[in-house]
Amino acid sequence: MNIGKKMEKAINDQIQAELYSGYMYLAMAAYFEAQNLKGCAHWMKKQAEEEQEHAMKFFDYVAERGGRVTLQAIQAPKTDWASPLAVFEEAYAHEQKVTSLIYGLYEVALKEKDYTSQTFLQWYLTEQVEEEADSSEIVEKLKAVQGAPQALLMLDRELGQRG
Ligand code: OFO
Repeated sequence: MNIGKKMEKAINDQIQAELYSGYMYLAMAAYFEAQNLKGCAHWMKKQAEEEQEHAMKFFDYVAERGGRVTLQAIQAPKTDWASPLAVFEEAYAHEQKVTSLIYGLYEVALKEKDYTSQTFLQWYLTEQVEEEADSSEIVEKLKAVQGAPQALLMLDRELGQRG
């Protein structure tokens, strides 16, 4: 069965949100490059790639269900932060917001009795648990290394290992 108009619109909005997430993480990567924290920059670039994948998974789903993908403008992300901690705090807050957007999509799927989309969205519900946990863990680690530049450099090296 083809995707309904309401579900199609909601997913198109989410494609925009995912692409914005990628753009935001890329801006965070640029900030870290400028701070010479290459490991943090690497982590952010990987995250930006993941967001692109999230967007493309929605993109392909709409197309497969006979819908029409309509791309929207992506707003410019912020370019500067007060500290590495402030960056990851914002990333964590952002992921919490994205989780609520996914809940919103699920609500639409429930209201529309779109069972296929409900199943499809399960993957994103699980993924958001990981997205929130990853950034929140780094927030905690950054809090622990505050005022200890050596420890920050070690954490930076650790984040540079992200595959
Ligand atoms: Fe797409 O999960 Fe982050 O934003």
